[in-house]
Amino acid sequence: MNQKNSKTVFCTLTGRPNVGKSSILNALVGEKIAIVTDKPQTTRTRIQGILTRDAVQFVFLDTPGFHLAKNKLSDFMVETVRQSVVDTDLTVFVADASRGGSPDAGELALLGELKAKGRRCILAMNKVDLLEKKEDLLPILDAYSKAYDFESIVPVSAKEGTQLSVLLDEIASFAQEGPHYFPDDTLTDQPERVIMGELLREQALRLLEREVPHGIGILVERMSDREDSDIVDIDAVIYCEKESHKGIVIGKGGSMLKKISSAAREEMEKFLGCRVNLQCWVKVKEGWRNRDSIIRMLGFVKE
Ligand SMILES: Nc1nc2c(ncn2[C@@H]2O[C@H](COP(=O)(O)OP(=O)(O)OP(=O)(O)O)[C@@H](O)[C@H]2O)c(=O)[nH]1
Ligand SMILES: [Mg+2]
Repeated sequence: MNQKNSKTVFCTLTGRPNVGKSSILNALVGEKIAIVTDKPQTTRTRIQGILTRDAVQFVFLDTPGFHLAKNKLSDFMVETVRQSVVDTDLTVFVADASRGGSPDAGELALLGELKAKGRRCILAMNKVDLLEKKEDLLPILDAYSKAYDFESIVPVSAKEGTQLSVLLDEIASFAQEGPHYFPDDTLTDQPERVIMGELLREQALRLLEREVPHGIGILVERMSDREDSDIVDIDAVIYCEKESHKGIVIGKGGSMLKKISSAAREEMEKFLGCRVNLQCWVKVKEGWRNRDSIIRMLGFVKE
């Protein structure tokens, strides 16, 4: 890469839970590096995704959905959002077009914070594939543009890939001249071990119901290549908050744990491109989402 022409842009993806921030990150980077579920508060930490397109390197920060903190883990998540928006050149504010209408109280609060910090924002109005008629989009975009002086507004669908190249071009216009921060083939800053834990949590979120999945934390205790074959051994502990939750995670005769771990193993094999031997244990840590030591042990460390 010619150092003279190279450019980099740091960009934070932010917005309410479940609007599709992680889906947009994965679609932009072209690999699944952040987990996605239909439950809010899927993302817990800031996840860096990197895309290098010709001279421009994009460094995206995916963040947890902005919400009212209810415990110490949520405090950490909300603080991560606040920190991430000041660390970058640009914010992409993601909203969900299918919710219809105007920004809700949480969105207005977040936009208020962005305004106070004088942040430059692009609005990515996601999930346009769910709208019945194209015309339905106009009043929505109008309502959002009254709430913030966006640099630009791009309706997108992460699911169908619609208009993502337009979004990328908009983001690229904020790139600053300078050397790339990462080797051009880098996709993420997350270690493989962390991604494996996230893939397991994704399946737990997907398969479990009600309050159980949100109280789950994963620790990958071991990840090692076998010398004699193309198999990776992964040992993981699924922490939950109550003895009763442990029973639900394990299920009748171990059926739920089997379901979760075999679905996770498939995702792990897809990511690593080799066979995986996954062993999962379930342990209880009462109220861990309010316990600093356990929050730290599970990798939620303030920067
Ligand atoms: N129809 C449709 N669904 C989408 C689109 N983008 C995301 N979704 C779905 O919306 C849900 C939430 O997606 P995520 O990417 O996990 O949302 P998020 O904003 O990262 O959520 P948190 O991490 O919980 O804040 C998932 O079920 C996605 O499949 C889209 O463009 N169209
Ligand atoms: Mg997410």
